[in-house]
Amino acid sequence: MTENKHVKQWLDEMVELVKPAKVVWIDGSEAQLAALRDEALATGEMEALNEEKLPGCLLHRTAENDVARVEGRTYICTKNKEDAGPINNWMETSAMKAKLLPLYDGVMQGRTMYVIPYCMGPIGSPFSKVGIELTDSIYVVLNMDIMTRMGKDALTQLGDSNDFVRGLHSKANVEEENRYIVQFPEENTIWSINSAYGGNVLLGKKCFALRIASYQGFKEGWMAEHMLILGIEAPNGEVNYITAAFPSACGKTNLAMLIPPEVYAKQGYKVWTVGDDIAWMHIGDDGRLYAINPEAGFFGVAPGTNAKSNFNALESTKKNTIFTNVAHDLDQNTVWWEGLDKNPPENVVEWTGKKVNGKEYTAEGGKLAHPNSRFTAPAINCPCLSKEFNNPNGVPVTAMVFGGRRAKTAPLVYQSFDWAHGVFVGSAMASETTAAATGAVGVVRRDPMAMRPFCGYNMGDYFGHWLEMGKKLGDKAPRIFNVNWFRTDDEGHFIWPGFGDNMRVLMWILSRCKGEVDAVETPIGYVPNAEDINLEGLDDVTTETVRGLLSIDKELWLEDAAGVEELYAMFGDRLPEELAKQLAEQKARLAK
Ligand code: OXD
Ligand code: MN
Repeated sequence: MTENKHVKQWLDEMVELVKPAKVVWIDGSEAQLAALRDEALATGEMEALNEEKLPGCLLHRTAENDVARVEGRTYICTKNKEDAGPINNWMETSAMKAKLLPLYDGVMQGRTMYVIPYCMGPIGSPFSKVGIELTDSIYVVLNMDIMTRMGKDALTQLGDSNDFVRGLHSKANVEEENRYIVQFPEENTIWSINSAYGGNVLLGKKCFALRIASYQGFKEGWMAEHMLILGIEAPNGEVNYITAAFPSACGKTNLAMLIPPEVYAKQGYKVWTVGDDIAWMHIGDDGRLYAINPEAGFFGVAPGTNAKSNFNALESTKKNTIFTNVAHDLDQNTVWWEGLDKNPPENVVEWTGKKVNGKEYTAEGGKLAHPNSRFTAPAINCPCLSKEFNNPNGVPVTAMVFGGRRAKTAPLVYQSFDWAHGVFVGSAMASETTAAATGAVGVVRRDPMAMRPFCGYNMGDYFGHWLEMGKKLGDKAPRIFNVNWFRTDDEGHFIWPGFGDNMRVLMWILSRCKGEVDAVETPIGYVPNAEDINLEGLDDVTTETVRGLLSIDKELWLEDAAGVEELYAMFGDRLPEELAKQLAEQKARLAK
């Protein structure tokens, strides 16, 4: 399907290694995809859902040992350990290859190898990049079709260039003890083996668009970030774009697709989604920062998604969507998950494949859907998809937002003093862990820029790259903010209503960017005057409540600074001096 000699040579090498029975190029045609769907249905890899209620939708279950990203088995392999940094698992490039080659040797014997050319970013965009994923999984092909621009167009985008990411995936025998998700950023290469779960095997997403791309951005002068991109359209038609980084499962998809509360809707405000997970950002000809979403779909967490929490996401899943590890309602031939509604189906197969009575089962505290069960939905299904979604130049970024789950420390919102302080704020991000990655849930961990599991190089250098980008952007740099939707009262209840009402906070952010509103200078940054958060139409939240949400406990912040200090200590001399200075200054302001 291509004359590109670099592609052909690499493909020959990989075929010789994994020895597939057959090699099939994925051209992206509907006929080919339909045949693959039929094959997956025939083997039971996928189940077709109710054609009337969920047209074109499929259900898939992964192995019980393979339900989330596996950070412990995810590696950044470089020649020198310092280049992967202290946060990433590291092994020297050739040592890792020596370890993995025997696992790959002949692993596709008797199987078909699918060759998936795909483009991250709009076809024709100078900021898009091409990858080729080799896989023995039809599930991967069908998901990549939704998540990327897959097929012939991607090869056209590549032309005869050697600049493509070489991805090799085999589900092998889905053995946990031999599962590896390995990035070789210095070689534009990803090897993934013994998993068949999305984040580990849809190589365009976390492996390429964040881990490899963050390194490419460092080398080439752009940024690949774990950020949603949304646009707020004012009644006069002006749209301002905001990017936001939150750790996995902190509501990025919900914020990206939020529905304006009545107070704004009635004035004619609208919110548009450009992306829900990843932003690639370049400095444009006018000196501003522009963002594209490299993906073409949403790989969202299903539990908790409902018509109220995220109407637009739910709508996005109503056709041509792949559901993974949700529950199967046998009476309707539809899907169900915790938080969809309050009526678990009776006649149901839970995510592991076991048939149960849903009503009795959930009453006993059982979960029908895995907490990290997912939908893979085409972005074009999204009712609020931005018309700039395919704009090859991306959208200009007015504000960047960091955030996480902090029960007590961080206020509802604050603004950094300037870009360098904003980089400090991002580097100091922390959150309670969730179910998106395996491991303990509910533990506070530091997650700089929400990139801890996704930064493909030394995070000290990554901080330095952020600071450099700020220097290049100068006064055209987006303003940087931090939000926390998750502050709780003494009983552990969330105080802020969240969801669509988060727009009230975004509106304050935009007012600050335009210089329309004053703020209070505190040791950690600029905090709103409580009266400036619009509460019209909110019954349970008063200006007093907001004052509480904006309060800053200096003791807690000094404790937090100790956590940042510990993090920073890991980077040794790879920590930019500027950040050490920012931390010292923040501590001094807090101690005053
Ligand atoms: C995701 C994640 O799947 O961050 O987006 O884990
Ligand atoms: Mn994510």
